[in-house]
Amino acid sequence: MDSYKKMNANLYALLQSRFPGDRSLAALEKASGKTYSYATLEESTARYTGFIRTLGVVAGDRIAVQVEKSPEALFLYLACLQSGAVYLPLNSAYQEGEIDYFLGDATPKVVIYQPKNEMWMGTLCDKHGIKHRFTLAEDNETENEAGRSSWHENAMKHPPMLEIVRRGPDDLASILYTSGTTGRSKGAMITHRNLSSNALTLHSYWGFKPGDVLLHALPIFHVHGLFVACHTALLNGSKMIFHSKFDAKAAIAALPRATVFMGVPTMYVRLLAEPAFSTQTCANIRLFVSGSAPLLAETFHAFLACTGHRILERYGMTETGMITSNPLDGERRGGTVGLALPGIAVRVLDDAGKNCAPGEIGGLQVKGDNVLPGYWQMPEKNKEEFTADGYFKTGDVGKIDADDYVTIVGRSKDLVISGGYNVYPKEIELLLDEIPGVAESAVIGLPHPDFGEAVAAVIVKKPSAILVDSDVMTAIKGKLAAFKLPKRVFLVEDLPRNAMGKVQKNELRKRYADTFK
Ligand code: MCA
Ligand code: AMP
Repeated sequence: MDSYKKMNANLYALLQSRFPGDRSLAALEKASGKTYSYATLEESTARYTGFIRTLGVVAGDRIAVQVEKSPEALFLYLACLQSGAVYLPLNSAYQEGEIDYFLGDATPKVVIYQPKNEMWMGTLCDKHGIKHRFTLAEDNETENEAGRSSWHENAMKHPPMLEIVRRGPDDLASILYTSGTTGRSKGAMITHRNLSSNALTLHSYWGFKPGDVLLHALPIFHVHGLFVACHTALLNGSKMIFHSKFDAKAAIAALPRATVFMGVPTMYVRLLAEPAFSTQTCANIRLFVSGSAPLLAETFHAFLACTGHRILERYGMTETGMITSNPLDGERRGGTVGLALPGIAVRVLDDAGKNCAPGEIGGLQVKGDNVLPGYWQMPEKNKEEFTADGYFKTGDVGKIDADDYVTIVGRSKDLVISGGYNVYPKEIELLLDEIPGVAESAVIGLPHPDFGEAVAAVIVKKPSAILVDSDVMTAIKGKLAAFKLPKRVFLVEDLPRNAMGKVQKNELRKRYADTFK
């Protein structure tokens, strides 16, 4: 057998090979000050892995996880990797209807959920025939409301499993659901190769070095917090100061002990709004990274003026991991997303499918080891989203300048990004249109000083209907994650349409542009 065949491509094998030799060093530190060493992280992961195996989970089986952020949630992710299971993280804000779809589509063998969702999660697990269901148990919680013992309590009784289940580079490590323009979510299949290649590239491109400490205040159910942030820190054997959610004051208190921070633009806006935030706060930091949504040039410059730091903006997608990044040492150009990362090809094509000249605007496409092999059980989507020569169509519109800097200027997909979370208008429009009295609706994103964009709904009511905006909100509350709910509802006589009858959302965005200013 040649050496390639002998290699285990499981991402956990790579991460573990980079843990510090001295396992007593801290891997995680909670906001409370409680720390978890690399020995604890490794042992808990190994015990969780042992427990996963006793449940009869075999490589390729899905494990769905909807929990709040905690060290145990990270151990669970790592155990899924180690055991060869496919990790299916779900935003903790998702509601019953949203989760119902994911469980039905991904057919996980195990579900781990939040105690507050006990009632409906039980019903959904019954509906989808999922036998193994647990709450995770963070810190003091050992039992869920029904009196069953928690995942953590059960798993920690198991002897640690040392074996890392053998996985090939193209085997699945994770499925991440991203909504689609039709309103139906698609499961992006992410392989061990996708994750390993991107993690190694970012670790080196962003110059991680001994002694780095990451302030981690992002959620860990999406690419940014889970893959980009955790993988780079773990590959470096670094400590993560692990805040369960972003709080500007808590971040300011922790920043002096960190060297790297990663955030969405809203977090930078909120830091700048704090009077206590200053050059002093950032004296120990060597790198601020921003992504998931456009960083306004004004935020970039205000941050530079306040702290002397040029935020490094990078660009990526769930389907591709990170695609471009401003350089660590070269010019970090505000308003751009930097250069294609090493080993990743990025191109811009016009509507006719021809390569654009430098500076010309078109559709961005990407190819490389970072790009997903396709969507879970949606072969037709794979055909639509990839070109014949293997490039993935991002749905982002941009340009590449003569010196290779990439700028995103818009999106061809109908998508709102609010505080770094994606909201697909179609998903909300479908629910709005079901409300009695609603004739039709259009959901748009409007400029918002805190969230970058905020969701708004424009609604045409049926001629005789009596409807006020609070009726609309009441009708959809609880059916969608709260961050997707419109922050404003406009009731109108009709929607602007073009000659083809298509709703002109641009017109609506212009009309209501000042709503949140
Ligand atoms: C919370 N709320 C929001 C948002 N977050 N509304 C709109 N947009 C949001 N992003 C609402 C809640 O539903 C709630 O509403 C109220 O605000 C307060 O909730 P809370 O949890 O206290 O919110 P927060 O602490 O203010 O959260 C803001 C946040 C958070 C810290 C910016 O949204 C966040 O962590 N965003 C990061 C998202 C992220 O990690 N994206 C990466 C995706 P109510 O009061 O009505 O209940 S990965 C990705 O995009 C790609 C791959 C990439 O390039 O990284
Ligand atoms: P998601 O589906 O959550 O992975 O979101 C991916 C989308 O976020 C991309 O297709 C872009 O539209 C957007 N995005 C991520 N990073 C940036 C950035 N730095 N600037 C502009 N848009 C970004």
